[in-house]
This record gives sequence, structure tokens and C-alpha cells, in this order.
Amino acid sequence: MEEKLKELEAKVKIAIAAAKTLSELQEVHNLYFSRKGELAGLMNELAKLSSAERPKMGQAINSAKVALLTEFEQKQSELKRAEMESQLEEEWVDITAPGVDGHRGHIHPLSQVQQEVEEIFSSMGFEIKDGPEVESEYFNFEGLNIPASHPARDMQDTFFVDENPDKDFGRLVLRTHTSPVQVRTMQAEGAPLRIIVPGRVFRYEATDASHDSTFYQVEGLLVDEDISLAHLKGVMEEFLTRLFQKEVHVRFRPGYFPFVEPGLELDFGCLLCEQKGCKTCKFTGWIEFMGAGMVHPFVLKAGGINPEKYQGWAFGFGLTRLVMMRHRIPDIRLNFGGDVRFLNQF
Ligand code: FA5
Repeated sequence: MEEKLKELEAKVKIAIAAAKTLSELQEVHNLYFSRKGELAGLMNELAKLSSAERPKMGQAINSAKVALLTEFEQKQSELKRAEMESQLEEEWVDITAPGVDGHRGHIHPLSQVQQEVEEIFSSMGFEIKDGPEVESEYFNFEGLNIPASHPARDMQDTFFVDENPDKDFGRLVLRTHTSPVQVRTMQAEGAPLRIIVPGRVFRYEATDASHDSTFYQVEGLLVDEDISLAHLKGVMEEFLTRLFQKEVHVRFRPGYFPFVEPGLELDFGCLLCEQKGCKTCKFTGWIEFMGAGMVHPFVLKAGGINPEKYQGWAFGFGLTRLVMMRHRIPDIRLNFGGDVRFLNQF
């Protein structure tokens, strides 16, 4: 039996040394150390021995088992450490390595300019207003003194949303300009008023490099006592000078819009050639910028304001065209074409 124990000891030692993984080592445990394992089997054989030999042999088996278990445990902790190390190696992340450059979006060039426009007018005491893009014929046309016979009411210019006219407000249209917010704000707030209205407008027209069917305008409206066009000139010169960070001059030309009287077109001095004349200003020294004029008494009345007491002026310029001027964008359709290669330039 002693012989058998020695053989078993040698076998277990070899098996422990040969185990390469924790699960292989577990098999060694099952085979030799478990209740049905070979060491337990040898213990069972003690019964065959005489009572004089039994305790000696029992002790020998026990101490062999203790020594083997120590070896087993040593091997077990070695394998555990090795497995943990290889797992760590697999999961290792170099936190000092440069990161992968995630793509960050940025504000659209139109919104950038809109924010600047809002900041400048806010600092001059103007409030920023908003209005619905789906508008009634009344606010888009009638309230602004644009009669049904006016060419702007033509199907050629306007997207009509439905054909069932409301008896007071007419049909629904996609607003063709930001001017309807004039009457809406007058009705809601009365005089005095100092507002700008940046917003999206829609026209049923064939597009080309300078005309889109969806574009942005900024409306301006100032109503108070003793207001004249001199105030408009001062405000616009200040606004454009701050926007372009260069001294800008403006001039008025007569213009016609049914909702202003007198009506005018405002040009500003070409900044590229310092008014000497170049291709951009068509050799005139002036850039056409916006429509404006003194608010028509009819419009003040539609807004519930007494034209005997209050006057005001209004203007409307193309924000999309302003962005094109600022960045020298040659075609208006690039702005909302959704091409990120174009947008990433700004
Ligand atoms: C108007 O829309 C008037 N409501 C402006 C106004 C307001 C006049 C208050 C008087 C008092 P107009 O149709 O000219 O006016 O358009 C104003 C600006 O919008 C133009 O100067 C131009 O810059 C821009 N614009 C007009 N049509 C287009 C278009 N299809 N695409 C891009 N911009 C356009």
C-alpha cells in the first residue's frame, strides 16, 4: 500500500504541474481529491489492513494529502494570477493615447448671422418677435393694405395651404414675408413698439442663383410719437456699421410697397470697393439692401393704433441674401442644400 501511495503521490504531482488552466486543475481535483477521488479510494482500502498498520498508513495518506493539497493550492493561485493578468492585458486601455476625433456640428451660417443681427438690434432696444409660418390671407395681405387685385396675391407668388376661406381671415397661406407680424404685434401690444422679426418665408417662384422658394427675412418695426425716416437712417447705419465692423453709409431711393407711405428702398455703400464701383455693386457704389417706409395709416389702424397720435417705420431685408454677402456665397441654393462640405467652411 505504501508503494501505491508513492505512485499516487507522483501521479498527482505530475497532474498538478501539467494543468495549464483553472478548469484543467479542477479536473485534477475531481480525480484525486474529491470524495470519490483516488486519495479517498486509498483511504477506503485502510479497512483491509491490520489494526496495527492502519493508523500508520492512515497518517501517511493524510500527510501526503495535506502536502499535495498545498501544492494544488499554490498552483491554483498561480493560475488565477496568470488568468487575471491576461484578462487585464486584454482589457487594457491606454488612457494617454490621443482620442478618436468625434465629429462636432456647428451653428449654420444663417443662424450665426441671425444671432448677430438679434444682438445688435437688442442692444438698441428692439424686442425679437416671432409669428406663424402658416398665416392667414388677412395678416399676410389685407391687413397690410394689399388688396385682392394685387399681383402678390397671384397663385404665381403664393403657396395656398387650403382653398376654404374663413369669412374674416381668408385662406391659409405660407407667409410670403415677415410683414404679417407687424399687425399681429400691434394688435397684441399696442404702441409704442420697437421690434425685429427674423423668420422663414415662402414664395412660389422658380429658383435661380439669387432666388429661392424658401428663404429668411428680418422685419423691423418702430412705432412711437414723432418718428421720422431720419431715425430709420440712423438705426440702419448703426446696425450695418456694427455688423460689418466698418463704417457703412446708407441711401434711400423711392420704392413702392402697399403697406408703407412713403415707401423706399435702402441701399448701403459697397464695402468691397469703398463705393468706387466694382462688379459686386454693378459699378454703382451701392448695394440694394431692403424695402422700407413709413407705416401706412391703414396698417396702423388694422393694428388698433391711432395714426393721428403715432407714426412709425418698417423695413424688411433678406437675411439669406445678407449671409451670401457676408460669405461671398455665389448661389442661394447652397445654403439649404444640405451639403456638409459647403457648411463646414463656416
Ligand atoms: C418684402 O417682402 C417686404 N415685406 C419688405 C418690406 C417690409 C418693405 C416692411 C417695406 C416695409 P421684398 O419682396 O422686396 O419686400 O423682399 C424683401 C427682401 O427679401 C429682398 O430685398 C430680398 O433680399 C429678399 N428676397 C425676396 N425674394 C427672395 C427670394 N426669392 N429669395 C431670396 N431672397 C429674397
